[in-house]
Amino acid sequence: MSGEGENDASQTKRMKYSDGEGSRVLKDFSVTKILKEDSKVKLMAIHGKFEGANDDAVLLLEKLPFASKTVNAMLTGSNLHETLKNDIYSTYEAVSPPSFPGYKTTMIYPATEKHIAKYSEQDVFVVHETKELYSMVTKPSLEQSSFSLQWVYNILEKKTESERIIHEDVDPETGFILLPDMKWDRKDVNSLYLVAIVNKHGVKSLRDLNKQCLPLLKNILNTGTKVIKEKFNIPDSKLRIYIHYQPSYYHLHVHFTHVKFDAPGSDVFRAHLLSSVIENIENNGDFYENKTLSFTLRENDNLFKKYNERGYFD
Ligand code: G7M
Repeated sequence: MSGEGENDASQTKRMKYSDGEGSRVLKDFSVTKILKEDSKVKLMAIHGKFEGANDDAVLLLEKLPFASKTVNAMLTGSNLHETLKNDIYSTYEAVSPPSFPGYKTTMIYPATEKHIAKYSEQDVFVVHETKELYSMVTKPSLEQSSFSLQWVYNILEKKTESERIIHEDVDPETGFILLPDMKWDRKDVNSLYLVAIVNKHGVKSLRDLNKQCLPLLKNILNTGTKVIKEKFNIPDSKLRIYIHYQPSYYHLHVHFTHVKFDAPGSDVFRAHLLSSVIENIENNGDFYENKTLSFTLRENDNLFKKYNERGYFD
């Protein structure tokens, strides 16, 4: 796999640009290109560079949801500028006090071409991947080029994010680590987003799941929901528990999101409910080996290029 190679120098630089002194760090950032603007989910993806750095960076800016605990203090400290008044209706632009965080920032540094492509605005195409297309096009393509799994191994080896672990089951076959997804601000439980990363290596995606994986999948479903109830008081009736196909990272992991949160990638082209996955395999052990799986690809995806070269979209 080509992946995103890491070396000591890039790790040192990453430390430098993520040392917690956000304001100073972003002062040194200059925008190369706005990759994506999404006013619905209030997100902007920016490609840029830090002063004096050779490598590119991708910054994701997201507006944070309001918090019911602090909304009163926020309102009383805000300045309002009227933008419209009509009878009993008026609108304002509000400037909240500096102590209230305006947005969440995710930084990818050094960012590869694949990262820049991933966060760019792109045309989207639907693929119906048969068993044959998987083995002829998808599988060779992802073996050749997919995102590095270094961050996954860092979590499994407790090199990073160990203080965030919510639950760990050390069994090498059926165990996993449950921890907050990078997308969650870890404050608002209505937008809870956890990810369960399996200990076992080599299970790349939904396509690889079969009867042997049932104990692992059931353990993630049962233990994950139990732990979330205990730690966050969220019952399983409020959880969306699913696997992405195609995933971004080909080491099996399961998403746990709050149903109120319209999580990116929870649509029919990407999310497969874990409970349905288990049932399908129980009914037919080879279900995912044979099933035609539909997903979307974006024009800069390497996989899109492979399908396009074969004339799939003609
Ligand atoms: O699409 P896919 O199923 O591969 O989703 C991977 C999930 O992993 C996404 O929801 C990401 O937000 C999450 N994620 C990606 N990275 C690089 C990290 C990370 O470094 N830490 C954590 N906690 N989550 C991540």
